[in-house]
Amino acid sequence: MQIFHNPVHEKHAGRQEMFRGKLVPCHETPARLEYVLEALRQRGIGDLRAPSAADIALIKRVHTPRYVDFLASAWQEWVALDPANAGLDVLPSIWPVRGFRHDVEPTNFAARVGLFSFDSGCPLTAGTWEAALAGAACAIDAARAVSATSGKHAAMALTRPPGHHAGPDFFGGYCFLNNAALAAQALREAGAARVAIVDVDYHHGNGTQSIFYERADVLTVSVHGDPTTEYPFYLGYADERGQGAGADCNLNLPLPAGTGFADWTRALKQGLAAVRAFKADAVVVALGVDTYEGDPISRFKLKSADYLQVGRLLAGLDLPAVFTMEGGYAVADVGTNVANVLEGYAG
Ligand code: OKP
Ligand code: ZN
Repeated sequence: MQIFHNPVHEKHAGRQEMFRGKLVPCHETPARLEYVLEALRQRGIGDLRAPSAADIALIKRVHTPRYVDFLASAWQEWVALDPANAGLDVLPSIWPVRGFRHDVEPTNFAARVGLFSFDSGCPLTAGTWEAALAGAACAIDAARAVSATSGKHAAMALTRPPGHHAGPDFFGGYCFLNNAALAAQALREAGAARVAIVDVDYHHGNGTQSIFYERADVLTVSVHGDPTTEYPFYLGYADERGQGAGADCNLNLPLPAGTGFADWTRALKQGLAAVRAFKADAVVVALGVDTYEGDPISRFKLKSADYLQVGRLLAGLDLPAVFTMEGGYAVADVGTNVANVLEGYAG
């Protein structure tokens, strides 16, 4: 399996996120990816390669051009406000909720940050754009690596920051550019008529859902913690089925906090049945391993050995596949769990 790993991921290193009235250390750390690389090296899994230059035009067909331009210049604008800002991270502090206008773009920097974000747990740092852009390149390259194939053949975008919470024009949930959506778009443009995205991260892939909600060519499936109690709370319910041309092209499978592998597997199998019924030509797996029992911010109960079976179930689709790296915060176990998925997938 070709594994495109982000060689500059560590340039995105948020200091703190807002949690219950306090700034606390970020869960989404560079070490996460280093553990995965180490596990893959130790077990001899995958053929590691660096990505080529990112296709910005493709990125702007998934995200709005003005959002992409905002991300590219945000850090410079932040430091221009005050040179001392170079030692801090950008955190949003104001958002245009119901009743506010979304068709204006204030020149005030904080106002623009709020226009393009949805939570205060997602710091934008000096190297965020560089890291996110190289990650996007990994996703696009992985898609192009499998696009000329049929049947089981896979590539991975091994990157951070993750992507599945990033929407058409917003960041949040540690995500800036939606790598899974970019991989799906790249697969489409390389000739796959129908693409399915299967999101197995603990958290609902709200960004991915929103990007494709009115499209019939990309099926989005997400198995996740019930948003009644779990982040991102305001999306991810079972009655969200897609809209317009995209009607019935979105499937949410929320499960209660505390769910173990047996019930989780039943939901995944239901999601995979929908992918088969959709007659997808390729699949993107948004691979979060924060479903793990030891995850510090999530509440499913999967064990490390279960991830071998997750890989086997995904392989059963018998489709060209692109894996993107999403969540997983039990840092020391993330490598084992990701490697287990890939090993189970390879069979
Ligand atoms: C990103 B991904 C916990 C706050 C939760 C957001 C979680 C984002 C998860 N103290 N903040 O889906 O793994
Ligand atoms: Zn997650």
